[in-house]
Amino acid sequence: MSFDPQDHQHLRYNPLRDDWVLVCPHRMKRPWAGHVEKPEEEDIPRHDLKNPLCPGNTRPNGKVNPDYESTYLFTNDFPALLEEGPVPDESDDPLFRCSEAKGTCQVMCFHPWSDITLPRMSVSDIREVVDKWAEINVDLGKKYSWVQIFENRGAIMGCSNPHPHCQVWASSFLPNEPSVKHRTQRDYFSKYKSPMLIDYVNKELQKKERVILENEHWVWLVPYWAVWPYETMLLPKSHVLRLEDLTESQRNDLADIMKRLLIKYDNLFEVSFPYSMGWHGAPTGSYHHEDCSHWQLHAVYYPPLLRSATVRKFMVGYEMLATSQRDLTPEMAAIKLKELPDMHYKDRKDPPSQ
Ligand code: H2U
Repeated sequence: MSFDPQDHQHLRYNPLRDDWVLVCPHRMKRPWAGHVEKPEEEDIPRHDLKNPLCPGNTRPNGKVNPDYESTYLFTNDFPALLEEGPVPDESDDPLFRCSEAKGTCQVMCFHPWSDITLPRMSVSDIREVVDKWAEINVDLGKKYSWVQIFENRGAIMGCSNPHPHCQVWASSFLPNEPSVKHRTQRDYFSKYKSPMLIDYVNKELQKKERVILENEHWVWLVPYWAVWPYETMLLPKSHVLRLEDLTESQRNDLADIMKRLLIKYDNLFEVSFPYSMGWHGAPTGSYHHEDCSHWQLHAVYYPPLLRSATVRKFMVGYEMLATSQRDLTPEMAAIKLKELPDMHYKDRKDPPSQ
């Protein structure tokens, strides 16, 4: 019997994170007795006087939001990272290392309405979100080494408020994930004299097995090494270090592809698709003085859902103790996402299927 990656167990290497994922497609054939249900759609008011993210409302700490009409950025009232604070003592004990951590946290509302999500916003409204992200990366990147822009969508991902928003945590240090990506992309660049993710995108565009959507400047794909069932990456086709380096046409194309990809995500289980997403690009702060040409800007989407709007994948057991594992192959996930309609299920005339 010859090896078929769609049928037979194997390990795949993730060159960005320098780790492996176990792929077990033969398990897709096991009987599934769990029931598939669609939760009731939440009825979210467009403006709720009690919602601290709505325009014109007073937040619990007494601060008043302006009557914003587009995006709105404010410093998180409950920040995990503070700009100032006592600094821990240095220690040379290898078992009890400790280091200084400083930073700031912000909240960015995408739109004045609470009952809208990114996929249902207009491309020009999404473009404003893109511009704001770039602006934030410049502003906070002057002082901080890492500016993590991320969106938690859905209660299942710990999102505390239905109002469309993301968070920004900027830190004086390079956190674990970007730190590994910094090292792996630098090592690849010094070995192959080309940015890893540029080579990767070019090869994916040739292979076409995992590409879901593309436009002139962007590619949306399921990475070869994806861990979450419908994990994806969004990458520019040309070399871009940071969000602020995106040209006008790259920003327009980004807004266009984001809307299309998020519609597909929502259409997968006909639910507002939960995920954690975020941007990774070249580090900032003092890294502006270093050569970061090994970096390529990209967004990652990590959705937890596996089989339906309510059946999620848990990263427990073997994943926690040994190695991440998946049943559905990345190629199967890409085909599934690709085949989904381009029109949002809520905008379709026919009632959504049960
Ligand atoms: P999440 O929904 O992803 O948890 O983000 C909402 C953030 O908004 C959260 O970090 C902040 C919370 O601290 N927030 C405020 O800063 N002020 C408020 O009045 C409510 C929520």
